[in-house]
Amino acid sequence: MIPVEGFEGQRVGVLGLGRSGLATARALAAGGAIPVVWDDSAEGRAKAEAEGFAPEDLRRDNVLTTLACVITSPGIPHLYPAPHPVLARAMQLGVPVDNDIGLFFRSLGQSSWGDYDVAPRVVAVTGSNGKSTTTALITHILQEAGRDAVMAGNIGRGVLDIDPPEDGGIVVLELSSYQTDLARALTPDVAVFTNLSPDHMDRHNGMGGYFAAKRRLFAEGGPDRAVIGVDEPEGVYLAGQLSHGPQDDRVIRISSGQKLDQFGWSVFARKGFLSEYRKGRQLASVDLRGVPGLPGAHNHQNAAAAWAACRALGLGPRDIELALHSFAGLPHRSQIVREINGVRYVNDSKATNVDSAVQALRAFPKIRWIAGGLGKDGGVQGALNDLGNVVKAYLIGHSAREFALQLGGLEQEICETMEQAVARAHAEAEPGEVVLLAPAAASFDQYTSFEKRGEHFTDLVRALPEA
Ligand code: UMA
Repeated sequence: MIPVEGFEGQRVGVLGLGRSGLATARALAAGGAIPVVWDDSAEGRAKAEAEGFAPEDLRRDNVLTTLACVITSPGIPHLYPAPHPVLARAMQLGVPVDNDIGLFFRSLGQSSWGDYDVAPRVVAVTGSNGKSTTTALITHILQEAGRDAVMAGNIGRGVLDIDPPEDGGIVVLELSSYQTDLARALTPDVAVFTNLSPDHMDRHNGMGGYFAAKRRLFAEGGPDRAVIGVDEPEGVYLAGQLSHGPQDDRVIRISSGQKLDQFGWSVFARKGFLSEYRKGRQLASVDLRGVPGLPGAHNHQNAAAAWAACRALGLGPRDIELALHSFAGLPHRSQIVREINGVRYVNDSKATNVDSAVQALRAFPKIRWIAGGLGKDGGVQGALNDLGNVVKAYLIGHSAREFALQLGGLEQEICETMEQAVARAHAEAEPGEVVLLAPAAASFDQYTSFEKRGEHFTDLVRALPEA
């Protein structure tokens, strides 16, 4: 873990005791502070007690006023739709509110900076889609190139949970808008903005607040290099604001679909090829179409973002290209599970809404599509223009009948369960086809999470006979 510095002997509140909260409490204790922990759920408090932390009720003024600051968890609202009562009161009393990201940037290497020959560097990735894949891909490329790289943050591991980096080490952070909105220190060396589409509108009071939260990483962080997706107006604005002119190569513009050859530095993916341009010269052209772990235009954008970040860290094009080919992808996101007799089985259980399912439907030819679950508003209506690659749909779960009606003339079968759907698709699939789980629905009618649903699919596919 990274011991938190700067609070030796002081009481520091920790609100929320999930992954980020517990890691924070441990890191505060390791740095000599006194963590004062609280969680609204008895279960959360019990987990902390099991680790030897004694919860104190942070809702009480006589506790709050003893604190040097309150560290909150990303899932707890700090402003919209309404601040959590503990945070509202802390702010009224003038007690500073921060999060683990702020503590991380304040603590990383501060006291030991002089011991490093090459100081550690931090890459921070934010944006609406592709953050996790981009973060994992950057980490993979760095590791394949022999660098000491570790990833943390929104990807599932509290940032204070990782070990302090070695000499020349690189920390790759996935940061959500919840995290960038609040952190009191944000100083990455390289910052990445993948793209922007509406999400978490309640927590940011709309699109303006959402963009402002992400923009903080660049405006307040002042990274040496900024990798910016310019396929939305917000990205164009941000890239323009951060650079002195089109040739300023502190900003690397990236795109999925646009040719960007007029800037100081750019990386873009078009028609399956990734290109890098610097000062008008093309430095690299890579065929992404055969890269197994990165299928589809959305993954090609992730590849462009990761390429740009790794180039900014000094890696050569050959090393990056080699590593792209060995990237296995993340579980439940376009994850190729197995190939049997020329049929690929792909787990995209993370496609819990129709927009993400459509990305997967565009990424593969000849699809046997397993869909359904707990459908969202509109069902699969949003996919009706993207069914050209679908040979047949196998519908499961609560929404099976609703989806069947919406899909109309498309060849389809109501299977109810995953077992049935996998067995039927396996029996009918022909070489060259893809059996794709991309449910376009939440999992909660049959599973406790999209991960459990994806694991079930994966287990069933792994158990299929070879011939
Ligand atoms: N809690 C309260 N009071 C409340 C609400 C919650 O006490 O009013 C307590 C809960 O009882 C629970 C704890 O807070 O014990 C949970 O905190 P949390 O929701 O912040 O969850 P963590 O386990 O700490 O996980 C967080 C991130 N969660 C969220 O942002 C919702 C994880 O991102 C992240 O991986 C982890 O920190 C480590 O950094 C997950 C996520 O869903 C993957 N992120 C969102 C997304 O990707 O869309 C932003």
